[in-house]
Amino acid sequence: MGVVNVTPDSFSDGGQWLEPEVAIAHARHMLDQGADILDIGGESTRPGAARVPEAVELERVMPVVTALVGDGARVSVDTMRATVAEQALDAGAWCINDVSGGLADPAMVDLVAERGCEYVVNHWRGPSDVMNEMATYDDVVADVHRELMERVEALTAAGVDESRIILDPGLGFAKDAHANWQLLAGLDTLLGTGFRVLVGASRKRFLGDLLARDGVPLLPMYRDRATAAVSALAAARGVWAVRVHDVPGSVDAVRVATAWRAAEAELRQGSTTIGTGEIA
Ligand code: PMM
Repeated sequence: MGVVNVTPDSFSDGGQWLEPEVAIAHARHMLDQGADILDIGGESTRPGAARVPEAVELERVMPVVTALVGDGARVSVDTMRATVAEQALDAGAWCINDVSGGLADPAMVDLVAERGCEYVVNHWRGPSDVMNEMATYDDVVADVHRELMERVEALTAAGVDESRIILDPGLGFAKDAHANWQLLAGLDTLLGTGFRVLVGASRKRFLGDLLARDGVPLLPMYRDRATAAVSALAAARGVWAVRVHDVPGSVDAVRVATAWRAAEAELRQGSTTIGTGEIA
């Protein structure tokens, strides 16, 4: 899943793709690079960010959604607003990626039920300007799992088909670096639910902290190799998708992980052919 942030202030690429024509060209380039899904967002969710008015979000997102749907691309829209989601679905969007998992806008759950679209339920505890104060957990893996399943219950009670739901541990959303690493190491808990799982580690602060020099976090633009490493490890565990800013590194990483998993499955079946004499 390639990220298209049509925002002036996203932490990793803010302002680069604010003009619709530039965002569209960037998204098309990501398709050429092997992205299967494009995730279009018009509101930054970086820590501390304030909400943007609905009209501004629509103005940013809709021209890009319309052009990419016209190309036949599989379009996801990163929004917490049911009104934006509705217009995007009317324009042919395939998925709504709601970082609040339906908590920010009570109308979202009914819309998703009514429209039967794919829906990403991201783990979220509160808006970006206050989320860092909400980063306390007893056991982050168990707590995130439980809170996500509460959202799943609310969605299915409203009539959302379980097969449409995608779970996301919400790395960086009310989570510090330690919590993010715990959630990655504990991905099997979410995978064990049987729902598809999406992971969004791309260029996030915890990778900058890991690769810091002299106490200075590595800048977001230099975090793509670490992102690709997370993509490989997450794909090897069996996640459904990774949400990334730099597509080629993660496409290759996912291919490696897929080949690795296929070989593992073959070994488990005991059907490997040994000694063909050829070095692949
Ligand atoms: N992270 C960001 C935005 N949207 N959506 C999902 N499902 N998961 C994420 O981890 C996620 C997201 C923040 O990153 P960005 O500002 O670079 O897009």
